[in-house]
Amino acid sequence: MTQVRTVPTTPFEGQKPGTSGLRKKVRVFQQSGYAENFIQSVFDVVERPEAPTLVLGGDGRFYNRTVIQQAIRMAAANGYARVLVGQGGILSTPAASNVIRKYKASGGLILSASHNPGGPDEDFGIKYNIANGGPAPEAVTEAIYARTTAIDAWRTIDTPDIDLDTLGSVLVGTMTVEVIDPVADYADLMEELFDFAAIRAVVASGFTMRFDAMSAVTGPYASAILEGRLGFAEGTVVNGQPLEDFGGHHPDPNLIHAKDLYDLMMGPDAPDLGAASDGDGDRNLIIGRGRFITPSDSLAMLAANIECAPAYRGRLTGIARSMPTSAAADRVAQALGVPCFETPTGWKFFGNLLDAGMVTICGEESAGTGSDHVREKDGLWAVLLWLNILAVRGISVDQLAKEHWARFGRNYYARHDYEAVNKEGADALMAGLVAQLPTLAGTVLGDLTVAAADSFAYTDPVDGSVSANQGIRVLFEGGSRVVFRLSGTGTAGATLRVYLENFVPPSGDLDADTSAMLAAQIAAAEAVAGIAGHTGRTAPDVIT
Ligand code: G16
Repeated sequence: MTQVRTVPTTPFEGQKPGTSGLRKKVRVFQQSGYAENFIQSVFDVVERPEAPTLVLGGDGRFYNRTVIQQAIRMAAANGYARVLVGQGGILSTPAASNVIRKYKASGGLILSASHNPGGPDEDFGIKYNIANGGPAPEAVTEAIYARTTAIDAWRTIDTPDIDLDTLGSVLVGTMTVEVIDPVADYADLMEELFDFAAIRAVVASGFTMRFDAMSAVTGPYASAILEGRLGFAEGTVVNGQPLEDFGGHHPDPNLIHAKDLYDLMMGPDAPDLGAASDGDGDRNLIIGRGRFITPSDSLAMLAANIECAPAYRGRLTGIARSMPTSAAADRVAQALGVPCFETPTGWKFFGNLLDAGMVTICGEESAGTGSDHVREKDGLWAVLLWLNILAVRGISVDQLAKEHWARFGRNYYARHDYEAVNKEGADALMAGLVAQLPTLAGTVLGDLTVAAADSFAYTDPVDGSVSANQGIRVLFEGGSRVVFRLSGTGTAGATLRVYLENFVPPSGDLDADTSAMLAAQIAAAEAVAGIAGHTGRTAPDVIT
């Protein structure tokens, strides 16, 4: 039996998981014992059966392999019987969720900082997912955090790095490590869910697309599925090789960081569909020829057409969206006679609803869409569902959007991000809003009158847990609104997110310029929050 070595340590400050795990600069993670303290804290508090299995993988960013090797040694010293690790240390976040579920693991460590840049001076992250395949709920992340503040030792065994690039099993101490194909199980699942025959048929008759993998984790998945199984031409997937620094780019599929794709889709040579995914493969961007689809609209449009996909036919039980996501999905739910749940930001809040069978499809404004097939949002899944719907219905993205708005009306929507602003200024802005809450109703802000304002709190309908302070909502007469939140995923300063929404009924102007349709809400946001004064910024860094 290989000797377990106990390494004395002292707590690091600030190991509190954010919206999605612990995310910090690589240099922070490189401090001796930093990653080890956090991983040991996870192992100390999470529920594990006898002889548990741990899933390990990440988005391939810089430092991924180092932490994977260390996590393997620590798992062996902490009583795990088996580790399943993606070849090359790679597993997209949704693929990891699937592997946890399929092989009945007790949980998994996913190494990613998602859409944030990678490299020695950029970002890294560690997230723990529980046995249902989903991100650890708040009670677990709080327990992990509490443990990080008291930890005094971590355990490891002394053994060399394993070969992460060769498929197969090796023993580390008495623990089995299986290096698995990161793509195969996931691709099989997608083929079970969707009408691949219908998609293959439209591809054969000339339907074209471009998928931008942004030099991040989805490249191998997209190539295998789109080009390999569905017959799209070679070259359909661009930037398909995962790189440790994502080629120096932000692997964030939005209109700023995927601008090349956007320009292509708005130009004369646009294929039928443009799509992209992020660093760890859970976000998606959908653009039709000449038509960008907001993530909020995408959720609503996918839900309205979900009957086109074989695995979902006749079994839509409900829809869930995060609070800042537009209410477009609510209108679909109402028309279909199913409930719509409004949760705080963070995929972890969907887990209970999905486990209880109360919802089938969920989505967030932050480019996330997913369903009960795994417990994470899933970028490629969303793209495949769009393809499935377009193939079965034989219409374009633009036609589908227009048809949808003509039936349900249109929720004009945008998110303004003020990135890496001074933390004190951002906190003061939020505190200023909280202080105004009791007296805001009835206030006139330019053309708009405040109908109600609150700080969003959520009571989980399954376990009754309460999550307070989840963003400030300012609702205007007529149904439009502005929401303010501080990001929980940034690694420098604070990021202020301002979410703007204006509903136009089917009888209104359904094809107007979004910024014009939101001008009154943008002005009201500045008036009520004093964004320029608090942040020193007169314009957002990113508009999505
Ligand atoms: C994470 C969560 C998402 C959430 C997003 C919001 O996404 O998984 O559920 O919507 O953060 O981030 P923020 O707090 O910055 O607004 P990801 O893709 O970063 O894992």
